[in-house]
Amino acid sequence: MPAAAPRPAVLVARAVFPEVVQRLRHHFEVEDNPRDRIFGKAELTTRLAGKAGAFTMGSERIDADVLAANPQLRVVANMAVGYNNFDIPACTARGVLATNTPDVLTETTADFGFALMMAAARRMAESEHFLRRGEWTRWAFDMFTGSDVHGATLGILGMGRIGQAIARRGALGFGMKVIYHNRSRLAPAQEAPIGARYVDKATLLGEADHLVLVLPYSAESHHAIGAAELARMKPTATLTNVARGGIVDDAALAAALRERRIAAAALDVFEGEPKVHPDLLAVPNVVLTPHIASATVATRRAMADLAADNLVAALTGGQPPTPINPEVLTEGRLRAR
Ligand code: 8YV
Repeated sequence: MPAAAPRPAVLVARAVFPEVVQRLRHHFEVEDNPRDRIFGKAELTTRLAGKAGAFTMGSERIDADVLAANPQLRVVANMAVGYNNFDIPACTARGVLATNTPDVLTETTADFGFALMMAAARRMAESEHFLRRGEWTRWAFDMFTGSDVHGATLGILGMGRIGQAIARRGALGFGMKVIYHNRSRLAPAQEAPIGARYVDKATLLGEADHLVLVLPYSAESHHAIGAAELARMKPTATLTNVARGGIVDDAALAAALRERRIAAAALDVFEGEPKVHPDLLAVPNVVLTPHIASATVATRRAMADLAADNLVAALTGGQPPTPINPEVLTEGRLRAR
């Protein structure tokens, strides 16, 4: 009897649900990382040696060097919708399929973005810290007065799936007027149900009472919100970022908050996270959370399952459900090896 073909080897680069790792073990030789050490570039490169696939999170940078050192690699499956940790042109040039986890986290992330925006508008974190410090000795009419969310103008920068889900919450649940700016305008059939109005970026900055950032990070969106943009916002406005660190110039934002040039901010993502700019830690009018917008048990499991679906399909001749660079599949390069 001919010997069975060796099973492909894959690296699960971060700790994830044991059931998902177990499922991958049915198909592959799996090297996992249950202690959840974060591999630097050199270690990631070495651990990928001999691997046909990688299950990654936002912490693993798959760039041209990592790919060049691992020509056997065929698929990188990110457990995230964002994929700025992947050099997609380099993946495509090498015939490496890259996949992400869209859709399954849309509503969960929108819930959290909306909650953060409300927390900033109604000064929830700031007032809670005040109470915990034991400073609440009497009630006063103007204690922690914020700004209304209902009926206010919601500005969305980046009107993709998550942006639209936040806009729906604002328009349908809170009677907000929705304005947005995006690389491309939505179809009228998408704008109409939420009364969304497409505006240029300057108008968005100037008119929004609550501005929410939901755009992907790239060289073009780096510091899309810096000192100049903050200066265009209303002094009563709030800014919420559930997209990526680096879209906001954190030092400029901290200065604007400190000088009350905008009222408040809410951030789930940071430049250089998990480090947080010390100036942000020092200002009271900002809500800070550790990149948890998609963190419900059900959604994280759905993300892990989808990343695993992609990995299994790509390496067993199936159709990966959510490819980022599907041209790799259609050009047959993935299959050819
Ligand atoms: C991920 C995220 O949990 O999906 C994204 O893009 O930012 C989060 O939902 C995080 O990136 C870990 O991969």
